[in-house]
Amino acid sequence: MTRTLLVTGATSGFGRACAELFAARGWRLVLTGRRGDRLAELQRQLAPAEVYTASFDVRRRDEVEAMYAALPEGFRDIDVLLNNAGLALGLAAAHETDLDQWETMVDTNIKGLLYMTRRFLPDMVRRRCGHIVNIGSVAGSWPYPGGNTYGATKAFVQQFSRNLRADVHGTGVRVTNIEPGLAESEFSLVRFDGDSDKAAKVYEGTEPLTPADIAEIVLWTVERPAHVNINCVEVMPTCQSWASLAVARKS
Ligand code: NDP
Ligand code: 8X3
Repeated sequence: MTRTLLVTGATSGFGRACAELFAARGWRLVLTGRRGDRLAELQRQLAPAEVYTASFDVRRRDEVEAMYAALPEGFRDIDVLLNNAGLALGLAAAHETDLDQWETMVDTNIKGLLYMTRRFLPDMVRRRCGHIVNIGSVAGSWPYPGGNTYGATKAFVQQFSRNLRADVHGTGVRVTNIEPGLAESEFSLVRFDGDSDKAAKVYEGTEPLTPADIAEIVLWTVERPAHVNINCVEVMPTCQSWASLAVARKS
């Protein structure tokens, strides 16, 4: 039977790579994001895959509800919800940062993920099957300077994923949190407000993860047999590990 994947943030990076990989594996797709032109182009690219697109902002609860209500017959039973839409804004220290950026990260990475999960989870529990795959980050476990609110939103995603598992205990619904490290996408371009030189420097001299690497992990996670729940996957490129603890020395 054809299974259906809903991806938030399919217009770029991990979400787009997942759309491409799952389409090639014969999945039916609901692809979402704010940039409708990109969704339309992706739908054309993936033909003849069965694709429905919905352009909306995950921060808007009313838009999430409207998207759900408008899902056509055949795209209503979501087998896998990939909560991928998210962003980091800036890298300033907490005492210097822009509060609006913090609010946007909280609204997108936390509240958007909550709205989507709360909307689709009851159907999964009712059907006694389904899989919520959240995209967390190594930043949810490992602090770094300037990671402040971004890392904290991903720590929320990590703990929310664990708590979800506790709530759906015995229902057959699965929950996974995938926690990637350095990966090249539009992530840094967004973080640095479109400054492509600054964004390129993040990856300079490294061999980062690619969106295709993450898509392979998502696919592996959801294609495990129904009795296997991958709780979390933490993944970094080989060139990345933990920095040593910092010590401020007297000059
Ligand atoms: P990209 O910037 O390439 O993609 C982000 C996606 O999120 C876009 O499709 C964007 O679509 C969507 N998005 C952002 N805000 C909203 C919104 N308000 N409503 C709907 N969609 C939204 O980054 P990545 O692919 O790298 O990021 C995907 C996820 O992976 C994020 O949650 C990120 O935090 C996480 N991550 C990234 C890592 C990295 O190093 N790249 C590492 C670890 C985690 P649109 O703008 O069209 O709305
Ligand atoms: C993205 C990875 O290290 O830039 O979540 O926070 S990092």
